Amino acid sequence: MRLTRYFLPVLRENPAEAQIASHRLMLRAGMIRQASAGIYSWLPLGYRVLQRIQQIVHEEQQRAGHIPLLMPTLQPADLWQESGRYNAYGPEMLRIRDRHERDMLYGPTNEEMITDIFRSAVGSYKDLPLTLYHIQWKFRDEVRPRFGVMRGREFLMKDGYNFDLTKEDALHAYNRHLVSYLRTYERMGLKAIPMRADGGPIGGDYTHEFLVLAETGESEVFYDSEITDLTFGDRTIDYDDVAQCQAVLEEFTSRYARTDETHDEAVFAEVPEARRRSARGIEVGQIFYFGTKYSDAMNAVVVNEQGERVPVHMGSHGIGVSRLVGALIEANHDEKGIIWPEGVTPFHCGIVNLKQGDEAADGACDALYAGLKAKGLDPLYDDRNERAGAKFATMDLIGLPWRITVGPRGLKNGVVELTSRRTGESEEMPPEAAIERVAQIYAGI
Ligand code: 5CA
Repeated sequence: MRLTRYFLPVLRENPAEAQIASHRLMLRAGMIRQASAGIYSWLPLGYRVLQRIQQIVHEEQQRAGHIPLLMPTLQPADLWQESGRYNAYGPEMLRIRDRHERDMLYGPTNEEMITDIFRSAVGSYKDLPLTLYHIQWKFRDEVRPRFGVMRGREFLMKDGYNFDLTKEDALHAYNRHLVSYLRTYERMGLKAIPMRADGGPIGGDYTHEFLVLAETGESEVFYDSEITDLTFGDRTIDYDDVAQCQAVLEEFTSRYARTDETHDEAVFAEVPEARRRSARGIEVGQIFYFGTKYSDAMNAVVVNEQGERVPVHMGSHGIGVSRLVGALIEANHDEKGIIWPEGVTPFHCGIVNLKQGDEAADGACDALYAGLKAKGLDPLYDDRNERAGAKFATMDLIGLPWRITVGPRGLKNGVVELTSRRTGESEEMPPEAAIERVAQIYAGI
């Protein structure tokens, strides 16, 4: 993409309404624009990141054997009356009446709708196990929407639902989700720690939240510091292997790690004092096992091997897709701007032309651009007629992990400069070598 043909409305000043870095930087980098409280338009740069995140989520869900579908944002109230949550959900639910006076709502989550889809089509244990998921906009009329996309009213969520014959099978689905979430967040360059939490309006008492530690996080958490050393890494996993998935769950959840809702001072005191930590975190996902709560209420039954009709065991599993954009920035920024991890960056590499209009510089930039494209990469070429300082400031603000700087002086020696946004380190090399290097960096991602 050439910057002169793109839409990147960056702000020079810090927006007064933004209290935390991610909100400020998303507004300044032209990623989002507020439509009304807690509701945002995703401008092209922000939308690219949102798409990268969705892509990773889709890949990891499908790797775990989960099946994508798409349910609507608007739901009929009757389903929620059946489960008993229509009244229980309270003022967070946006209720709408259509022209035929039918009660509708903008879905805050989809347990009822997916259970309805399931019961209309599945009647036998032979069709289990089944896990369906979608990535769809949700609406929760939060009392205090704040921090930009972190606590929005309209927000994008991946929500998945497992249907299993027995509790044991459903717990395997739970473990499978835990493993797939560990992989998902790590691919994005994030450390998200599973912590015992509370079921809230979704229900069930077996649930873990995934938290990214950050001072600006809204959740208070307590944990054994050893847990921050754990990484899933590039180990292979067979998602059908019950023992393997269970072992990962045990490895990642055996140390103390809880949100304030489930925190227990007496148990925490058993952790050696030097390893006891309390901190703040951003909740980027949550997994639940709630048994037959919805299948009982909504009569979602299957016939088992013995010919008996039994309610299915269920769980639901969410990832805060739009919140992740904010969380990623909270975890990856400096005073100049964002620093995208390679896994989610909106463009792979920036190209800065120090002397627009100079024949050699323009030609070298065009060649770099074409060379990177030929490697399957997406560069952002700053081809504006601007001072070098302004171009660097924009690149630093929008946070592309790699920048190639091209100027007449370097070109006389046959070199361009490759700079890492994270370390600030630069290295001179011929343009072809820079293309090769950037391609190599992304080859493993
Ligand atoms: N049905 C279940 C799991 S699919 C569910 O709704 N879980 S949840 O309530 O925990 O939401 C899942 C994730 O959505 C949360 O972990 C959080 O990352 C994100 N989320 C929740 N509320 C908001 C909000 N107001 N703004 C942005 N993201 C949110």
